[in-house]
Amino acid sequence: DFAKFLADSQQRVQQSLPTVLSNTGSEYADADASTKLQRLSEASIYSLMNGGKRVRASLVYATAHALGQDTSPGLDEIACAIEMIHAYSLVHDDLPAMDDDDLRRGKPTCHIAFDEATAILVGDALQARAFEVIANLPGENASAKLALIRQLSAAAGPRGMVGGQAIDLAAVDQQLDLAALQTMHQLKTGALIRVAIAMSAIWCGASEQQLSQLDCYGKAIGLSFQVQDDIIDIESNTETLGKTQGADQALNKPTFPALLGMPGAKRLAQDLHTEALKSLSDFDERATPLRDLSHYIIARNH
Ligand code: GRG
Repeated sequence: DFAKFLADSQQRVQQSLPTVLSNTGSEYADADASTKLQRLSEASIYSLMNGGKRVRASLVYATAHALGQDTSPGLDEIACAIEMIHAYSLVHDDLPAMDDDDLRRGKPTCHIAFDEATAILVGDALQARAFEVIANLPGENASAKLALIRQLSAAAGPRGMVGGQAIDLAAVDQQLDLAALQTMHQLKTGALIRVAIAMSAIWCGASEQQLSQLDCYGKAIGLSFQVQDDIIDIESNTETLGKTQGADQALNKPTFPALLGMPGAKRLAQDLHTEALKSLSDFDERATPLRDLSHYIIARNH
């Protein structure tokens, strides 16, 4: 059942993304401008449609399901906006000035397939467009839209993902202790995962108590995602490791297995999963996809 939920969620966001993106160009009636924008548009589609797991979009749908609101108008747009922010972060993270990666999801990264300037613009465009999509959500509920914009901007910006990336850059060649490592990842990776759940919950009219419980769940899986990512990096064949991991090892960047040992890192992932399930104890069986997603996150091998 979970495999079907995941496949359905992936298909749902996959179908919505081109529609949401294609609106971008529609206002350019001028054929010459359209031609000039084609490279940006192609590179954006290339970066957005190349086979991500769509975990964040699935969390949007699973949260709505837990609240009995699967078909709430606007959910697809919310899922798209979060995947657009995620894609932007990966495109910029892969740039030579950041991690300098040639491959992403097994394919040439955006700046390799296109060029560096285009990759910078793709990230900028996807980020701006994500906020436009949220501002244009259907309905007259302006305060909910404002709340979503507030949540997403905080999670993506210096108090969230970008802040985590800045801490990560500054931490090169430094030893981070466990608390500092957790803070960095809670911002860099956790914030966007957490906000996917919060935005869906706000949009679906969750109560204060439900919001708080779902946020505890989001905080736990946001961190377990990264703990598992570190475990996968270490366990995967060194031949398949990208430049980033090689660089991380050369720079002796801290990871959860490095600080806790592999058994300790696996225990932490399991403890976070237990915490995530505990946060959902007041929810009925409609929260099954959320529970299964938490398990999927710590059991995945890619
Ligand atoms: C450059 C502004 C800026 C931010 C970068 C999130 C981030 C901050 C960089 C990504 C670096 C990275 C590989 C982090 C590890 C965790 C992570 C976010 C992995 C990729 O997410 P998945 O596994 O990717 O959900 P897919 O490909 O499935 O979408």
